[in-house]
Amino acid sequence: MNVAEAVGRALAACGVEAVFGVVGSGNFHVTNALVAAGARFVAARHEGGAATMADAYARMSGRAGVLSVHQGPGLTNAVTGIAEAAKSRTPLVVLAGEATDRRSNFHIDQDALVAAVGAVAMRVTSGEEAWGRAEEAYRIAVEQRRTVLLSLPLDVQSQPCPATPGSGPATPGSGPASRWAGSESAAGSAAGGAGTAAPVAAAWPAPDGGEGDLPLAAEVDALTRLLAEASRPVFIAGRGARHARRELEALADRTGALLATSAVARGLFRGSPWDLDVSGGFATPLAAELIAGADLVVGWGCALNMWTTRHGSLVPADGQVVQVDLDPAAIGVHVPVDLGVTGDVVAVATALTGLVPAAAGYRSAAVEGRIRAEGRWRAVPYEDQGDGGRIDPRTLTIGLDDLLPAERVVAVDSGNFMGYPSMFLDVPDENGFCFTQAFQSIGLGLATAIGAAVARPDRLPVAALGDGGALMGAAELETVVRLGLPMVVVVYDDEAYGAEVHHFGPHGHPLDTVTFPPADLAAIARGYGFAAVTVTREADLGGVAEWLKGPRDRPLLVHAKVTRDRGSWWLEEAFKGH
Ligand SMILES: Cc1ncc(C[n+]2csc(CCOP(=O)(O)OP(=O)(O)O)c2C)c(N)n1
Ligand SMILES: [Mg+2]
Repeated sequence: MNVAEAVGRALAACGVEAVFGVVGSGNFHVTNALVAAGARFVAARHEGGAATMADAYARMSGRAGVLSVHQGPGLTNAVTGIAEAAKSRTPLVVLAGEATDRRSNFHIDQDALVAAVGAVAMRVTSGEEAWGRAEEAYRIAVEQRRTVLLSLPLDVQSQPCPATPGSGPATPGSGPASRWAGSESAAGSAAGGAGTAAPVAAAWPAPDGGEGDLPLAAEVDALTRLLAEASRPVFIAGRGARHARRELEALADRTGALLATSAVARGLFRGSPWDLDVSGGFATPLAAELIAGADLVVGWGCALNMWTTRHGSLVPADGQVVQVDLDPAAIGVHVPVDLGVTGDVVAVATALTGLVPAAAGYRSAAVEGRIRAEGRWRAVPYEDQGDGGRIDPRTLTIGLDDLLPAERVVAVDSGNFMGYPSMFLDVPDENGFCFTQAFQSIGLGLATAIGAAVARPDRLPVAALGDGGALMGAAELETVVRLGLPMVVVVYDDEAYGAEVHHFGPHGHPLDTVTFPPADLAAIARGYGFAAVTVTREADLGGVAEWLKGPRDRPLLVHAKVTRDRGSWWLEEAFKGH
């Protein structure tokens, strides 16, 4: 057995079920070894797509993602997706060949490249350490929620190594956990954390919550007091709480808290009568009113960043703000907090439920009635801007929400359009919404939907893209067709980089660099093997209804020519962050 084969086998033995990538000579053998050991390989057409597919797969499946790329340009192509994953604390193992000979065209400093975007760099340097190093990379990814590059130098890959694990560096603990619970503490700590080949200590938290995840008694006492005193508590759950619906709902029921999420945890409380949906730029007017009116906001595994708090306007000015997070470095990074509690959300919420007195809190028949009547964007009146030649994106999205089955997984790209699907397309739960926006890159939306679709074959995947992001990621249209995914791709086409148009247009700047002639996106999609409909008015959605009737043997692209006179309201918020 050689090193490449051992690394593939070791990762498969860790529980890896799916690998995304683009195969070249430098990752051919390791990828085939994973496949031979039972993993599914999903070939992308561009490494940028592959990285985001692996990221989205990890987010929606709760399993570690694995990406396999060629040395040098295979890795540089993947860097945007790697940055998104690292900032999001997605457990992701990136396998890359490595040309260590400086005379090779493929040579670059791979460690420096990924360290610059917050990933951990490791490599296999001998046959003896192949098994252990692969398992170590997997462990760091899963247990520290990091994105890890495991470089496989070409000359090392072919070296012989033991046919079974057991030699080489010690592999602490029992077997690595195959599932993980994410945390949203990303941005700050990933940037400041170990960005280089950190030596692996045996001191990672136990997969099912070791002592390191338990909160301090004093912090729990302080939060117990704040909850007991609060009359209008609101919980905002983030990525680090996506595994904790039951415990958070139990505590909210006891304390009378209303429930909201950040965008990345959207859907977590679906079905609860106290669910306000997303807090922040995408919040309904009612949610914004109720959150701003809270006297206690508790962020659970939630960074409480400028998006989730609308630049701080949704945290109560004269109330209390608390943050509960696994990572003490994440507390207070974005907004000042009155109390930080370090610990796992499940552990903290469970401890508190046994301590706090029962109270009605923010919950009343009147509030419940208002949430029922006004709690969703589609209940908010608007004046339709459609003119027959272009459809109002709200009308488009509400129409799609009515047509598409409820069991769906929605992925959203970046741009002016992004709020429409994020606000008007309902999702069944937290695994029905995949939001790869920590790096705010355009062009990742389609690949996000593919990774989510692989993770959730039971759900209809929906990719919501702008025309700019759709064309940037278009190579993966072929992947959707080849994989036979029953996907609906919706393109909000304004023939422009609308975000830039609405940012700079009002100031009288020339816009030629950010506007484009019409492109027949439906024809482009058909060329890839999609079915396609062009939508300029509501009646055209009949084409979507027809496709939904079946047999759905090819994916559908909805080319929606959307009204474009105005920028969106959440975009105005976003520009405050530039
Ligand atoms: C990789 C990358 N390049 C450029 C940008 C800057 N940018 C942000 S939104 C946007 C326009 C996106 O256009 P489109 O996908 O059509 O969506 P729209 O804004 O028109 O709704 C651009 C270019 C970015 N965020 N990421
Ligand atoms: Mg556009």
